[in-house]
Amino acid sequence: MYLRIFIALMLGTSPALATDSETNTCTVMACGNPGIPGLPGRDGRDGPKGEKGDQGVQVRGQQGFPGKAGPPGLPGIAGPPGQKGQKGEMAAITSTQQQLTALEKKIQTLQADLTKYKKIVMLQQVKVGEKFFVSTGQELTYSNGKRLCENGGAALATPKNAAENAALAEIVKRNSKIVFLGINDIQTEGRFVYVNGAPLSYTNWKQGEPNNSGNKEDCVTIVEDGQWNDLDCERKTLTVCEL
Ligand SMILES: [Ca+2]
Ligand SMILES: [Ca+2]
Repeated sequence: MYLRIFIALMLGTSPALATDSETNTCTVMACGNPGIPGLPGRDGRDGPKGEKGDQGVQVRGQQGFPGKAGPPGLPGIAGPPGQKGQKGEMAAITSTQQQLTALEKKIQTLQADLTKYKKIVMLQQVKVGEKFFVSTGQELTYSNGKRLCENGGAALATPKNAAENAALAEIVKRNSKIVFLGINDIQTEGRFVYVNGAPLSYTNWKQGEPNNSGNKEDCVTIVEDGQWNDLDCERKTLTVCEL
């Protein structure tokens, strides 16, 4: 019997089949364990390539309408303050205009002053040759008038010829005021000299002058007709300087 089982195994037949005829007698076939499964077979060969399928139709839909705007977001946190800006253009323009206005007013004032001084100079100065006789408009004693002229870099009017004398007489006429000349006999009575002590090179004494009236006439004046008269130095006359 063991031989029969071995043969059945070798032939690959079922021991059961091998024992069909002995159903009632073979207890080995009924109680034996199943055999070990065989190894898997080889992979089959690749099948033939299939036909290419139809290309599908793709239809793109139209673009939809834009959606509604969303609610506004919360305000952000305030940033730090920026740097101080430069002065605005309007402020600069206004400042410039104010400066121009101030300058215009100043110029107008200067022009008015200049016009006034021109008139004064025209009325109070006479040119003769290279010499100018200029009235100071002040009535002063001889010494004070002399000082005033010298402080201005000038000297008391001192005509040294007929032309100069006539020019100075013109100022006397305009002002209707006599004028001290830069001549005196303070140092030596009766000997008239210029301020620098030099003897006179030209004179135009009125008849009867100099008379040293009251023994106190040591200065010389020119009157409207251009003639000279000695007079008290402490009298006040219109001070005229020469340049
Ligand atoms: Ca005298
Ligand atoms: Ca006199």
